[in-house]
Amino acid sequence: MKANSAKKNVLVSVVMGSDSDLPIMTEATKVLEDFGIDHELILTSAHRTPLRTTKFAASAAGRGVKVIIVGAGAAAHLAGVIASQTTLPVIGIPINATALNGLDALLSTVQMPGGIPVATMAIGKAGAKNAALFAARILALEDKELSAKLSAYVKKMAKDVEKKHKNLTTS
Ligand code: RP5
Repeated sequence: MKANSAKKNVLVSVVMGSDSDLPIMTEATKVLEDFGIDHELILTSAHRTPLRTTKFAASAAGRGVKVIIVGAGAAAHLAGVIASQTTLPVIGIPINATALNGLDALLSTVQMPGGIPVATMAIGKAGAKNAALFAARILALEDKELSAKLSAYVKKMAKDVEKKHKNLTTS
């Protein structure tokens, strides 16, 4: 998908601190595409472009965005800074971008002070995938069709495990 900033009529903003985060964040956009959820990709940094980040955070709700997914690595302040400037639900993904393998980003993202929540997912690809599924679950509260798609997704996952179980062989 071609990235575009501040699209109209999107439900989910997928934000990242650097283009180097894209291979991880693609796990989130793939899920959103599979569920047919309108989304946009935004590149902005808490440290390198603080004013751009503020502009994005302050205008997201007014544009109709319902959930913001944020991935950042290193001293990952992006999700918290965005959450401090909106009342939309913010889902954070710690990216493994440094020698600390994401532990730095995990702690920076999850350890928010009381009053400013960031729903923090796992480090890396699983976190990005779950961020999109969590956003879908939030949106499904008011969307029966999406809720049915989520139920079908969970059932298929269970069936796949059963299939894999049957295919297990012992040597
Ligand atoms: C963070 O620093 C970004 O989210 C990225 O994960 C990390 C490294 O960024 P680059 O130096 O690769 O642009 O702000």
